Amino acid sequence: MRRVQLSAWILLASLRSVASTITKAAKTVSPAVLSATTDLLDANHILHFLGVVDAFGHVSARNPDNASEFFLTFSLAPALSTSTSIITYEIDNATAIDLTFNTSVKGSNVPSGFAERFIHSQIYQTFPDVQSVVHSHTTEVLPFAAANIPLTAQMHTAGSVGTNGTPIFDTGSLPTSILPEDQPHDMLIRTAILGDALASAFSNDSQIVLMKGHGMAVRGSSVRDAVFRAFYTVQDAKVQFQARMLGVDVGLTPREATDGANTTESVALLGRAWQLWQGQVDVSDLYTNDLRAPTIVDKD
Ligand SMILES: *[C@@H]1O[C@H](CO)[C@@H](O)[C@H](O)[C@H]1NC(C)=O
Ligand SMILES: *[C@@H]1O[C@H](CO)[C@@H](O)[C@H](O)[C@H]1NC(C)=O
Ligand SMILES: *[C@@H]1O[C@H](CO)[C@@H](O)[C@H](O)[C@H]1NC(C)=O
Ligand SMILES: *[C@@H]1O[C@H](CO)[C@@H](O)[C@H](O)[C@H]1NC(C)=O
Ligand SMILES: CC(=O)N[C@H]1CO[C@H](CO)[C@@H](O)[C@@H]1O
Repeated sequence: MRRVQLSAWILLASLRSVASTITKAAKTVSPAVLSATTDLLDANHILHFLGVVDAFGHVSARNPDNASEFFLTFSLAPALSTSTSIITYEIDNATAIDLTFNTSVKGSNVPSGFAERFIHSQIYQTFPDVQSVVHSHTTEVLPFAAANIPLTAQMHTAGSVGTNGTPIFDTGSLPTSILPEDQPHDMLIRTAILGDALASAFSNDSQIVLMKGHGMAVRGSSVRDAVFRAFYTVQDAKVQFQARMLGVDVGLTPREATDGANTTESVALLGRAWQLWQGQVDVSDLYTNDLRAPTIVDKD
C-alpha cells in the first residue's frame, strides 16, 4: 500500500514536471514545429533502439513553417538527444541559425554540429518534397556496397528500396574537383559539394543510397516515414543476404514494390509502428523526449 502510494506520487510528480516542460517548450514554437520536433526526438531514440544508429548517425526534419530550414541536433549520440539539443539550420550551406528551443543562443554560440550536416542540407536542397533524412552506418547494409551488389526490395515493408537496385555512392571514385587531394579521404560528407554529389546519386526508383565503406542515406516524406524506410532497409538487407545464401535473389516486381510501399507507409500503418516504437523507448530511462508526455503510464 505504502509502495503504491509512493510510486503514484513519483509518477504524478514526474508527469507534472514533463507537463510543465512541454508547456514551456510549446509556447516558443508553432504547433507544426512542435509536432515535427517531437517526432524528431522520438526518431533519434527509436533509430537507436532499433539498432539503425549507434553512437553515430543522425536524422533531421525540414521546418514545416519554412522550407528553407531544417532541424538537426548538435553533435551527440542520437539516443541522448533532448529538446535542448535541437538546432535550426538554414539549408543554404547547412548554416546554424539558433537553438530551436532557446533562440537566444545564435550563430557561433550554437554548439558545434555534425561534420556531415551537408548530407541533410543538400538532399533538402535537391528534393523539395523530402521532409526528413536519415544517415546511418548500419553494418547490415555495408557488405552490399562493398560487394557492389545493390539492394532490391525483398518484402512489402521495404518497397521504397526499389527494384532497379539502390545506387551505390563511392567517394573513392569522385573527381578531385569534388573531393580534392588535400581534404580528408575518410568518406565523410564534409562539404556542400560532397553533399550535392551524394544527393545526385539518388534514383527515382529508390529512396535509399548506399554509401560504400560508410553506410546509407534515406529520404522520407515525413520523419516517421524516413525512420520506417531506414529500419526496413536494414531488414531488407538481412533478407536479401539470406536469400542469396539459399541461391536466389528474386525480390519483388516493380508493381509489388510500389503498391507495397503505398500500403505499408500509409498513415495508419506508420502510426501503428510508431505507437509500438514510442512505447518501447518510453520504458527505457536512456531516452528522454521532453516534448511529449510518456505513452505508457505505470499501472501500479
Ligand atoms: C525562412 O528561412 C530563411 C533561411 O533561414 C530565412 O532567410 C527567411 O527569412 C525565412 N522566412 C520566413 C518567412 O521566416
Ligand atoms: C560553408 O560552410 C563551411 C563550413 O561551415 C564554411 O567553411 C564555408 O566557408 C561556407 N561556404 C560558403 C560559401 O559560405
Ligand atoms: C538559453 O540560453 C542562455 C545562454 O546559454 C541561458 O542563459 C538561458 O538560461 C537559456 N534559456 C532557457 C529557457 O533555457
Ligand atoms: C495507396 O493506398 C491508399 C490507401 O492507403 C489507396 O486508397 C490508394 O488507392 C493506393 N494507391 C495506389 C496507387 O495503390
Ligand atoms: C532522383 C529523383 O528522385 N529524381 C526525380 C524523380 O522524378 C521527379 C518527378 O516526378 C523529380 O522531381 C525527381 O527529382
